[in-house]
Amino acid sequence: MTSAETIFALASAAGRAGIAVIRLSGPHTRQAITELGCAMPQPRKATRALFREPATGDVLDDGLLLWFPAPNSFTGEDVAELHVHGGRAVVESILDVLSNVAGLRVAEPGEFTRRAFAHDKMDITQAEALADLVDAETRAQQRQALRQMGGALKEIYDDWRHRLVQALAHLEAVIDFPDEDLPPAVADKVWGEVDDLRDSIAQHLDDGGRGERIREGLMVAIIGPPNAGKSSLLNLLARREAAIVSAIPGTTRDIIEVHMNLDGYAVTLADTAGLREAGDVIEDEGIRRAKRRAADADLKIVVFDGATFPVRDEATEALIDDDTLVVINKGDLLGRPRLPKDTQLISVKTGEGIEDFFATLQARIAAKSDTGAAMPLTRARHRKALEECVESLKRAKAAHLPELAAEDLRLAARALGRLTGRVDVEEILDVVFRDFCIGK
Ligand SMILES: Nc1nc2c(ncn2[C@@H]2O[C@H](COP(=O)(O)OP(=O)(O)OP(=O)(O)O)[C@@H](O)[C@H]2O)c(=O)[nH]1
Ligand SMILES: [Mg+2]
Repeated sequence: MTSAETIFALASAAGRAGIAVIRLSGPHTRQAITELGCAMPQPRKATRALFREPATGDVLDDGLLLWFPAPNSFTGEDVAELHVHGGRAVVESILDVLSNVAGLRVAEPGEFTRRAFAHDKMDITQAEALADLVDAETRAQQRQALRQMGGALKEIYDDWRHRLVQALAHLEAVIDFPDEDLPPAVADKVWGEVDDLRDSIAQHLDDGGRGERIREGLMVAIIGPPNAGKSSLLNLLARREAAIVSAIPGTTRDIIEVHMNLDGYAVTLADTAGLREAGDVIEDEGIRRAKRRAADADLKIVVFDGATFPVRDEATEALIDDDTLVVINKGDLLGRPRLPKDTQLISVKTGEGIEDFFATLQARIAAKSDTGAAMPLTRARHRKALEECVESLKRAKAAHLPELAAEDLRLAARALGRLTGRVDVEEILDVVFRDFCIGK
């Protein structure tokens, strides 16, 4: 499949820069290069070129030209890259020439990648990973996107789908040739495979959302009684005065969010209203939001007020669970108190205990995000499709008629196909079916 239209776009960011890259893809690429007054360079070799205005022959820039003839290119079509100087006038003048070449038009967002997908250069999970890589702000996001772009998810999903389609083909054979001498073990084999698949997918789903967390960022909520120093701690971690700090209890009412890169992981840190019986409608709403955020958070930092130590309010106490770091702030007001287990003493004011606390926080975030050797699920779209697949497999197992079971297996395979962009179940079925040994 080749597009009739040739697309072009500025591939590097807009604005003044040392170098800008203009990319073209499609059948008129060669012609566009010629129109710019350049000889066709050797494929895949950076070649110095003068880009010229076709009408006057005026030189627009002195740059580099790269030529990737189809099918060995990013999109699978003829592709060229023009590396020009990143000045506004240079870029605009060259884009202007290109827009006047017959058969060329400006690319739509994502269109190069879409063409790469259409020419089987990548599947949807790889295209998604490419977008993630461009958006990556932390090392963890970068690593994950690169793995996925390399096909780590594609391989898993393709393998599952292949096995499922094969099981389906075997089941179809049992249905279509009931009188043939099919080995009786065929049906057992089908259900054994379905069970295996269901287990593998369930295991992949049960990853605690690590991959999604890396991609979207970990939610950390700071909660505790009023005046404990929650906003002071947020400001310290954010290294800026993001939230108002005051000696008046009930200062923070809304949720204050700070996005940060903590030791290579994306984190959204939220400061919340102090928990108490406020009686003020606005503060009450703030407290409701604080509790909701605590429930949604991947990790909580509970801050108690050292000024009232060892008193701990019930509302805050009730929120402590395994995903909570407990600190007592204002350590400067205390001597050397006997601390409850798993509690850290800090002072935002003097910096006491902050380094240790920071190390604990980093370790907890890393542990929550560590995906280990297995490639994790990275987006809600994948999770949804895989859940659908598991449901269909369960239904297939429970079906009373093989015909109904086959229909459910087909739905399961389709759910997997949607993940990678392969929906040609029937086609593969034909192939597998043809190879199936039925003696006919
Ligand atoms: N002595 C001492 N005072 C502190 C420390 N940290 C914060 N404070 C003070 O405690 C008061 C309350 O601090 P905030 O950060 O506004 O407390 P908060 O928990 O956000 O309070 P609310 O928004 O009302 O819930 C301010 O006057 C801070 O300067 C500390 O480590 N030691
Ligand atoms: Mg506050």
